[in-house]
Amino acid sequence: MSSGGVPSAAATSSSQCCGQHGSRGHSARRAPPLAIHEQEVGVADTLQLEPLTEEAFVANLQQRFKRDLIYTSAGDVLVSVNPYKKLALYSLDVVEAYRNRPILSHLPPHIFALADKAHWNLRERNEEQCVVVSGESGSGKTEAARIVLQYVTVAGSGPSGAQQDPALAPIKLIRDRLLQAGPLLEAFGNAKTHKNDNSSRFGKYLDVEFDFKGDPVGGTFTSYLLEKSRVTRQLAGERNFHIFYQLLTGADIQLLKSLKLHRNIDNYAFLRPSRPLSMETIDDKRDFQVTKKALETLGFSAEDVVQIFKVVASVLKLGNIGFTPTSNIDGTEGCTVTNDYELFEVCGLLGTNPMELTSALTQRTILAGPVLDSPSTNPAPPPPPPSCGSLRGVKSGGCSSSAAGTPPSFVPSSSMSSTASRDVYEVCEMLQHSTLARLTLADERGSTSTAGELVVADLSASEATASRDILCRALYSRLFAWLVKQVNDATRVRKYGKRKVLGILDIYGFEVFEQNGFEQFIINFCNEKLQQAVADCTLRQRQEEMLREGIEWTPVDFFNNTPVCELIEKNNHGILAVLDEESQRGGPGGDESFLARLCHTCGSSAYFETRNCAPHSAPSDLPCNTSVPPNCFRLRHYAGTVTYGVTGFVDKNNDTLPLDLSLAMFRCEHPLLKNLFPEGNPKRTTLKRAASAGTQFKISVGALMGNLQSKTPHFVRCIKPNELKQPRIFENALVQHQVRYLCLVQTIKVRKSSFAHSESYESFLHRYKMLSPHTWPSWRGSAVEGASYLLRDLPLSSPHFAFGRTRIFVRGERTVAELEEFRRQRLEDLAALVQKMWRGYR
Ligand code: AOV
Ligand code: MG
Repeated sequence: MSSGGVPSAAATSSSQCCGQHGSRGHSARRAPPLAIHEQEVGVADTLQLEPLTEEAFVANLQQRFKRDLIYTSAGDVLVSVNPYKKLALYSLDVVEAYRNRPILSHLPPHIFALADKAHWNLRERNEEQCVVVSGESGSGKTEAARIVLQYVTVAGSGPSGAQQDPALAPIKLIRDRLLQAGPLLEAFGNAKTHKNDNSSRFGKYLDVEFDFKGDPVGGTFTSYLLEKSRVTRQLAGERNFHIFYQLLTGADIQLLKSLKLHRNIDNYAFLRPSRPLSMETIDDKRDFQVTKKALETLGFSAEDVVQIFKVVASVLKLGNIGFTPTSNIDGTEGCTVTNDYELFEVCGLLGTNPMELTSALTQRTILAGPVLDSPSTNPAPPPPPPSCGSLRGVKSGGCSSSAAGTPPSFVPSSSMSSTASRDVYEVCEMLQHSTLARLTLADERGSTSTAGELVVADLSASEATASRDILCRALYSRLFAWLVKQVNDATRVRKYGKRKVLGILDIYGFEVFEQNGFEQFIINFCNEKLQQAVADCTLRQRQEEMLREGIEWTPVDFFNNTPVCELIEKNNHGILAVLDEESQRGGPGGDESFLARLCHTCGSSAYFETRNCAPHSAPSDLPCNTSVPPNCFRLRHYAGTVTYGVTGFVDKNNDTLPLDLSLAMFRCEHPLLKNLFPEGNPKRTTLKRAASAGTQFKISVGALMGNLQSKTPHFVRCIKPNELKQPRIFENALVQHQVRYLCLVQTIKVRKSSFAHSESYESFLHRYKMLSPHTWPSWRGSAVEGASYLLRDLPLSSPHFAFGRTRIFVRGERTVAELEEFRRQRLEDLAALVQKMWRGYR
């Protein structure tokens, strides 16, 4: 969101980007604007840095940073140091200066140059591209991704092509929608953390689709696991998601009234931890207008917008609902809602009745006995009930938990009292037979089982509070997922024809807080995978290719984080697999048992530590490793060591929503809720357990990495210059740490002793054959011979090339650019010749 300390640099240039006319092609280019003229400060392309040491590299970054030169080349990678202030680097003039000059320009390193190269490759080489932005939390990834998107959406027809030409209006619409999706998703998915005032709390990958001219025709966003726990709990000094504050401060009084909200943030329990925050870096009131504008641009109707805000308001108000403990006749604990009026208002917003919502919040219905599944699928284990409340009537009558190893379904004993039967009846009445419908359906299908019985558990006040929080997190995260879906509908490609894709990845950055939980574990795992992919591409694959092709080569060592990735994701033995096992087992003490299992399974890894951990030994035999706190495990990630508290891991991984809550939400009159809670539909017969949150994440990150590997990548490595989020401060040690773990010096070393470009002989010949009379118009010999004839006929010296077994290697970017320039000139000459002949013929 443009709510960071410095108004979004890219956002401020966006209006300019769309507002002026730009010309295309080499002849019409203007001189680069003064703002991007490189002063002689440090070394812009660190391939030239001598000596190439970590210290020299950091000193060079610092020297440039002091003069606001935040971009530096490190081989194929662009390094970007967060300036924490607005710089005049993204104006239309600068766009024009970089546009369509892929390689031969003498312009200084810039994110536009990287974006232009990706866009040029897409158009000219017809290859799918991706821009991968990485770096730790607050290093500038989201800004960088936004700048790339702004650039590539105007790189085709030019910044204002669509405004001038009515035929290009659809492109303008798509461009606006793609650009507006960012602020919208950030309003709902970003929050202030200790690391960043606009921290992305979800991962985002956007595939932008282009037509043959290089204009955008649509795009698809994929979001990765929103940190939904933030809805109900934040660390002191952090905030909830921006939209809550935006709505309270930015909505007009009518809207607030219709949403039953008050402006005062103190009125809302879910926002109170953030109360003492200074608001100087965030302008919620202004940002609310930006969010509303984004909703409008993306085609949300006024009615949709109201419904969205009703869900947001309901979450806030639900957070205020308290529960008072009560005693049941049988001595067990129940509870009642403390503040009926708040509940009443929530019901008004969601379109339900207070009795129904109260029951859903304060009771838990458990289907006892065999599980019903859709007839075509195999029976699956029932979802384990979240911490089960006291089973009214059953507790006294007795209930037994199912066998160890399966989720506990509480089976009423034969002595179940008539109270329980009455409860079953009451619940079915209350749920308007929705559950009975399921039972009846099963009977009609000739199920051999009696399909169990319904048992109702009263929840204690603290259990009801937990249940309320589960509901709030579900409401919010499902609303977010729905918004992403709507955005994708609005940006879907409607034009047929050949299309090419350029992906832009902006995930949550690596983060370490004083206390780290499941969320940090997931975020850091994602970063670990991304680091693996980047190292694979810039370090490992390159070196392996040289060896394979028989090119002379001095190997460069680098930290390979594959063992850490495997420690987390390995099937059956990785941390996520152990967590899944524990999540399926259910029952009390899950987190502690998870830790004990981890100790047993992962204890031998050099990257893993717990208080009592060593491989294959009983914890009691071991000396206590007091550096790790109890109930924690520690991982040595590529970017630093992180200690994770296990509390909440199992519940968060299970991520189950009690049936009562989904049924109640599905039955609300609010038009979005049927979409958000489809499993609450009584006609759905499956209770099949969804994959755990961890496993789903692992699968989606795996797919993402596969997707990135199928494209030509361009890497932006973002660096955070200080922890204070302040301009002009460059903390040497902090930067050096990042330079080290991002393997930047190794990347340059590999690049220095290797080649800028390699290509199969066939494709090389195909692209450049018009440059030699030996190979043009056709060549009948082998591709490698053709390539060597071709090079002999070009004014390029041979040390710039190397011949591998199957591929040709080109030493520097400059040589690649020169080849391209020769090709362009030759094509122009050929076109002129054809024209001349055509005129002569007529
Ligand atoms: P992040 O995406 O890497 O963190 P952001 O892109 O949100 O970091 O950047 C943090 C803040 O730094 C922004 O809100 C801006 O104030 C400032 N900033 C970053 N890049 C620039 C730039 N090029 N010009 C001016 N200011 C900039 V996280 O999402 O926390 O991993 O999960
Ligand atoms: Mg971000």
